[in-house]
Amino acid sequence: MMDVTQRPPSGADRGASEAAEAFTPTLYDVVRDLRRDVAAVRLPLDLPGRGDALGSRDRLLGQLEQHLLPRLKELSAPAVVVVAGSTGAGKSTLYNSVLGAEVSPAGVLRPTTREPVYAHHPADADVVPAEAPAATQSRVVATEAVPRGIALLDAPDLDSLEESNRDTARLLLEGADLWLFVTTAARYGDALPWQTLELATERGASVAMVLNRVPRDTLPTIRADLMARLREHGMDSTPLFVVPDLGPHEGLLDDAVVAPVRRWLTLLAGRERSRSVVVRTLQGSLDALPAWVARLAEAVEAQVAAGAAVRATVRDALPDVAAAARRGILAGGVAHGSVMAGWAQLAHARVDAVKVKDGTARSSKRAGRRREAAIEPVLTDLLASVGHTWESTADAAEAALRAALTGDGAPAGGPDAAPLVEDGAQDRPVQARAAAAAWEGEALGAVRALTGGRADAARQAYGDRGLAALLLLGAAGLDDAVRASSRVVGDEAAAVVERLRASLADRVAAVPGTVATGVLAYVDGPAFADDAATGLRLRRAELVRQTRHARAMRGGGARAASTRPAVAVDAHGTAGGTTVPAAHGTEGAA
Ligand SMILES: Nc1nc2c(ncn2[C@@H]2O[C@H](COP(=O)(O)OP(=O)(O)OP(=O)(O)O)[C@@H](O)[C@H]2O)c(=O)[nH]1
Ligand SMILES: [Mg+2]
Repeated sequence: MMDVTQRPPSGADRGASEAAEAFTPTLYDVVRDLRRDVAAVRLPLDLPGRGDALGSRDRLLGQLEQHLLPRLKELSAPAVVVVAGSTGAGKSTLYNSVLGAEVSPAGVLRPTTREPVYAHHPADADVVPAEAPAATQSRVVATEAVPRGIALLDAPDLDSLEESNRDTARLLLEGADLWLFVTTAARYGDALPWQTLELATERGASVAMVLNRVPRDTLPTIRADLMARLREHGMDSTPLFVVPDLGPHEGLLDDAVVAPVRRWLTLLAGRERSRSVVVRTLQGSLDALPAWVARLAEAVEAQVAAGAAVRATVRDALPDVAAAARRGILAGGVAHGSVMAGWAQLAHARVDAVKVKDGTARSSKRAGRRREAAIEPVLTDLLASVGHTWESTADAAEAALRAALTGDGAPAGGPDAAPLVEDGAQDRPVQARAAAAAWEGEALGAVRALTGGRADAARQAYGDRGLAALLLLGAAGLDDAVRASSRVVGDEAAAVVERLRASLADRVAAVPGTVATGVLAYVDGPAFADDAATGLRLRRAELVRQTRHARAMRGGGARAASTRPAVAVDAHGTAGGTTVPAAHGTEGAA
């Protein structure tokens, strides 16, 4: 299949309304999109009526997939208009001119067209019956020059010396909804046109005739003669297009010359499109859809609302846990038990009794290393305690979230979301250790940032890790450790300790948020997006619009058929006096 680059439309007849019509979705488009939206519906939270809604969704999907879409696809298949006639009549030239592009090669060799061309609107690609001979025998081309609802076929000639050409042309005509018969001023008297028209009448197929290459001076005479003949054959209602001979030329005919044919095809397309919705058997099914879709949309909206409530519940539960965790840190909660005992031992061993002269520590490197090694186990205990605090905060957050989601006053759908607070629980010990290590790293960074002779002496007296440990122990709440560090560092120590304490409080206060990530990610999923039901709502509105339109068309269809507008015109735009029949015959009966 290929796209044909379109020549810009030039005739005033190809106005904006025509372009707009080409992009109005058809009923098939709407139902196809609806199927996609319905299939995408998820109702994750176990809200009241969810089981029913899911059952309803499955039945709706079945109805759309098994019944409506196949029927609509069939009914929306483009009406096949075959351009047929004798070789050299100018079929391909006319065809290309109507499409505004050289889609089917025309030429001087007789016959030229051997491979039929099947052109349809790109938006109809889904409904082209790929297995029908019209498509299988042809090169299939998508082009916006063809109105939606129509497939325009350029056929090989009907009177060729080539038997295969004649066979193909006949096969195409068998499957055609409309025969656009092209003959010339020189050939319309032959037997072929009249035989073909009789064949069409016999089959009840609709026919329109193009009298091509008519010399301008004889145009009125020839048209009158042809119309007399049509009357003789009882075919005076056949639409007739008279195209004047433009003399020897290459390429496309003047746009104005083919405009009436094009306009008439558009008219026909509109009728074909409404044909697809006049079928009563579908009307009942279609009428049931809007309410069905609305109920499903309500179920989706209930999920969205419940998701928002879960989100709010989680957000509301977090601050209390975070605040409690922060209070615990500021109250010295991590410096308990073995940390205190360890520090007491260090104090007893006078590890903190560094000689200080004029505010500067006096200690050898060796003594410093010894102190560092002595403090190390207490630091290890402290960091383990930080890790435990991190994890117990996570446990508290988990418990609080679970209670908020399942206890009294829990939102609908909360119990479904509650298990998600355990999401990532297996990673927490690692995260806890990482948080403690990061906090330690911060202290080491602070120690290394201390400059000046006094700071160098302090770092020598305890080693960097030892001094960092003093600051961390101070931040954890051991005032003696703050004093010990201040002795060697000065006032700056207290400031660093404060910073480290605040940072630890922040790290632990952030834990509840981490625990809530799983639940929050869940309720941020597409099933809970604000616009989760928008697609269904839009589809529903479009369905109502289309079926209302279809009903109106059905009501007006009979009238339209009886007031058949005259469209048979020649290139000068003057009415030819003949009338257009119900080109497809079906909707008159509907
Ligand atoms: N003078 C003149 N020549 C035309 C006109 N329309 C088509 N031709 C020429 O007639 C020749 C045959 O045109 P085609 O469009 O290939 O005819 P066709 O009916 O498709 O022929 P087959 O494919 O063989 O069945 C080409 O050389 C065209 O240029 C016309 O209105 N006036
Ligand atoms: Mg041809």
